[in-house]
Amino acid sequence: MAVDVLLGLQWGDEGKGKIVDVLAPQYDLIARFQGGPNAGHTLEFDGKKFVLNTIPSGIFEKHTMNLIGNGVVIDPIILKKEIDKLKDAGIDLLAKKNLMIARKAHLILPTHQLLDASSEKKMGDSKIGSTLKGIGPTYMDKTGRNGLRVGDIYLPDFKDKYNKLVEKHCSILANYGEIEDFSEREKAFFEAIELLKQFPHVDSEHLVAKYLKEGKKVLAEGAQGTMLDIDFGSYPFVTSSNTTTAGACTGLGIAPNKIGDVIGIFKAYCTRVGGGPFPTELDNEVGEELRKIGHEFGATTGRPRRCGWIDLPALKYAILLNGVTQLVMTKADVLSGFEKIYACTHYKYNGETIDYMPYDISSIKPEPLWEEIDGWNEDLTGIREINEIPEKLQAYIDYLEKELEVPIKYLSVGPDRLQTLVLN
Ligand code: 2SA
Ligand code: GDP
Ligand code: MG
Repeated sequence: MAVDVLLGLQWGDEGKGKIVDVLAPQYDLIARFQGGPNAGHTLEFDGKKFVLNTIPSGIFEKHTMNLIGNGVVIDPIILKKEIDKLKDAGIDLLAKKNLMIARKAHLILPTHQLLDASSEKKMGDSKIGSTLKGIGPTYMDKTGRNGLRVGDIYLPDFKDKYNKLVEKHCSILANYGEIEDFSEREKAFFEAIELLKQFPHVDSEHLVAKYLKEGKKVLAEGAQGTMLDIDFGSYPFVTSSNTTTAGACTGLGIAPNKIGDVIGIFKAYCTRVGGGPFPTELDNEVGEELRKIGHEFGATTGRPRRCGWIDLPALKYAILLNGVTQLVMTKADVLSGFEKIYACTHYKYNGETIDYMPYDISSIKPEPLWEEIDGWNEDLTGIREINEIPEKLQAYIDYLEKELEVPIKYLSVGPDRLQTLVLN
């Protein structure tokens, strides 16, 4: 047995939450491998809508176990809110016993959030556009070997370790200027730690290995998207973790030869939220139209997402980096009614025509070269069978499969679980 990986191929928000929920019945374990509560994974079914930040998107499937892996950074306060909200909706995770947490996952402290905010403030116009959840500073403490991990909450000197780290943060914050009072958040942090203690804490590497050994199926769930990867994304406008398949190996403790299918998700167009380069961005009425029809607003922060046409050089790069074996195209329904749609096939860059992602797209902007494609007028949201797919949409699918050289296995035509078609 091998672990399948599901991840975003663009700048995030491709619909990962929805597709994990759709695929969850086929898996015994769904494991988040990176990121933290910066993520917003939306699921819709039976007229209900849920947004998950830290909890894996398999949580609604009856027989599936869920794991928050060691590569994730956890804000206990936000996790408690997620758990409480689900309980209010009738889903009691403690009673269902379907959530486990890696003891090697790092903790986001209230002061990590303050550091995030101060750093962004200091950067002014060149800020990253962080979700301000403390992600960057927490991963900095992890790689700086100062971090606190879930397993540490049982140590007799946990509070001392916490105080020591907070002291370090406060000295940095003092350099930035005034330190905001965080006593309330600190109180909430320690209350939430008590709830955290009630969930099973495991070593992801051993748990995943056990599942595989028993012939069970495991799906690793990514957050954000490939173009936000700390190593390969549009640096420095990225998040602070590896969002690519390699991140699933380190974020769960899986050997590379134990990776099975890599399911790459992309939107029929493209969005980005936060700062940084976005070659195919439409900073005009067409972009606004996409935002309006696609309800393109941050699932965590509510920020308007920037919208543009599909970017094939970026997608090809993402497929290469991740070893994608199956594609999922979402939000095709949003393009219904556009008479013509466009795909960026190449960039004009530094006087040359190229079809790959160059090193620096921040200071030298690639100019997209477009392929014009006929749109389809039909509403797709009621389609449930592949023979109902409009001819022109089928031509778009065929075109993309030829360009990307990977089959599109699933087509999503709406936010609901049922609005999903299996193509191949
Ligand atoms: P951070 O918070 O420090 O990791 O931000 C760094 C960059 O990564 C981007 N980022 C995201 N991009 C898309 N979706 C994300 N999740 C939310 C959503 C975002 C929201 O589902 O809509 O609600 O605004 C996400 N998380 C981080 C971020 O915008 C920065 O560009
Ligand atoms: P994720 O972070 O990749 O899980 O994606 P988000 O939940 O942040 O954003 C995707 C948004 O698109 C959510 O509001 C989903 O409910 C919605 N969505 C997912 N698939 C489709 C689709 O095929 N069509 C439409 N119209 N909406 C979709
Ligand atoms: Mg999202």
